[in-house]
Amino acid sequence: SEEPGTVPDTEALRRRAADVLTAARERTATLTTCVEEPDLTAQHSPLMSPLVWDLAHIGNQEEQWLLRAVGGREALRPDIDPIYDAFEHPRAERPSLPLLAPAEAHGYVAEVRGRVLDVLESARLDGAGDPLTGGGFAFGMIAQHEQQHDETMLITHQLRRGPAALSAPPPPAADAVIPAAEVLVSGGPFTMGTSTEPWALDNERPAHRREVPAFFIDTAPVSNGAYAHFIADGGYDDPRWWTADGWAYVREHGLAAPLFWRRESGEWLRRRFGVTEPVPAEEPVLHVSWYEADAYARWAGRRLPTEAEWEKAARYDPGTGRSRRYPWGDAEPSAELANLGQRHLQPAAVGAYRAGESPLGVRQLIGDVWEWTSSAFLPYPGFAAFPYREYSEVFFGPDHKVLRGGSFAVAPVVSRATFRNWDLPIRRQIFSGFRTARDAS
Ligand code: AVJ
Ligand code: FE
Repeated sequence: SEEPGTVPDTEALRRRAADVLTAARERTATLTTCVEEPDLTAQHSPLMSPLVWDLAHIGNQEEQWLLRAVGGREALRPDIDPIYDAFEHPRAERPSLPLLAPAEAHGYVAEVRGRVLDVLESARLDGAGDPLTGGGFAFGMIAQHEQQHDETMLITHQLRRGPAALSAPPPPAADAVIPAAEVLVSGGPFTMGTSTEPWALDNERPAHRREVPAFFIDTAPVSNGAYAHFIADGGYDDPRWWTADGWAYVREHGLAAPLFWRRESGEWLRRRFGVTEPVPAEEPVLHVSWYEADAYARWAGRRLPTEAEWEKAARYDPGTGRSRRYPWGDAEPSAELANLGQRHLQPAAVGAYRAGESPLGVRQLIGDVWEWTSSAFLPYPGFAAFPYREYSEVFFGPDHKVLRGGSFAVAPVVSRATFRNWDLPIRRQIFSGFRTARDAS
């Protein structure tokens, strides 16, 4: 087989489902209790929901999928479904909705969770039932949903003005052995996507063979120091580096540096979770739009990797011809392998996490920063929406660009080399960076 397979037993699955739900809830609790009530109900940016909306939305999705659909239980709060339907109300509108107050929202998510753990005790997870519960999928999906909103809430915390509410130890330093700047990935087919990863979401499926011509790819994400050279070289003032849309956007909005950067007395400073500090040159650049990533790459005489190139660099094992679950192999992420799970509140210096490198010697593919690719978000051949069209299908098309690999704010349960994220090319409040590539011919 071209892909790893796993057949865990039902009781182990039940424990794992409970564990990932609990881990998600601990993180949600941190993000929604570290500030006072006014900061939970305020809208800190028109791009984001009030934190208290995310909180009750997490509970409402869990109620709809695990309590009602999987458990067949009576609805707890069907009256609030429309308020927490992300498609009915764009983010900018959400503060004006009759939202549950913080105490009510906390009570609601706790009540849902209590009932869901009861459902989990007797749920059939052996796959003989339906595909929603087989392998514990629905429980994994909802844990991933909560963790994705936890990352969203962390973005809201980064946008919030005022003193720091969160803290974390610094990430590990770069390894003493720094790899070559780029590696050659030889041409040929590889297995992209997955048909065996039990909790993979619909857009990661199915596994399929993809032909990828030979290319070179950076062994690490582009650093702040490298990006500062682009700025100093007049990168933001030179239309040669930008797509027409990108150029129009940076001109109209007067962009001249990554979001949260500020120039003072000849030095770049940045605001990071309420603290202003010098921009560390060795850290991967963060909070850049696709337009900026694409322009930097052109300035550097390079280009962004395609999504297929990124995944081949991350998964392909030339020794066996197989695609791995992660760059380092099939084992779950650990603190030595990748910067994930909000364990640190920033990416690690480029060249860190040597233990997590791919067989081709590419580092920091998983964790640290989301990496923009040149590709639009499109379905794989044989795609089937599951379990709801609004997760992926309605976003397919040329408007959204794919991001890969996950940031320091991504939880392990949402992290794998097949995972696909997407956003508009103007977005940069997300924890986005990039690496570059070039043709080998
Ligand atoms: C996959 C991160 C783009 O946050 O909009 C959360 C994830 N989908 N609730 C998003 C998601 C439904 C989604 N992204
Ligand atoms: Fe959601």
